[in-house]
Amino acid sequence: MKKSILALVALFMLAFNSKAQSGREQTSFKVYGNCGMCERKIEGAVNEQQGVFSADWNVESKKMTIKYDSKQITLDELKQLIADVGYDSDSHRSTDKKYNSLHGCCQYDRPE
Ligand SMILES: [Cu+2]
Repeated sequence: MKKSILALVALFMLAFNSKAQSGREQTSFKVYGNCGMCERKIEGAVNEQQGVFSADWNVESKKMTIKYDSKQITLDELKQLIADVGYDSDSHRSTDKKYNSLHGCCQYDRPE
């Protein structure tokens, strides 16, 4: 009897543990941009999304850091959302149309 209770407790702990190790991840990648207006657009593109805990883009280093739940949103989707508002990243390119509609001061030098 005592043994089965112990087994039950172990099972519960295992369940809790797997819940704690959900899809919570942190990623960093380069996003091209120029200024504070870019920062608001880049961060705003992902900030309100389901599964995103925080997003921070650094205007100096052009580095985007996102804390997110990979079970709710993928890295590919995050980069695509940023491209959709006009910003190229290290792997996802925005459309010329989106880029051209950015404010003049925000038209960063595009990567090759
Ligand atoms: Cu800008």
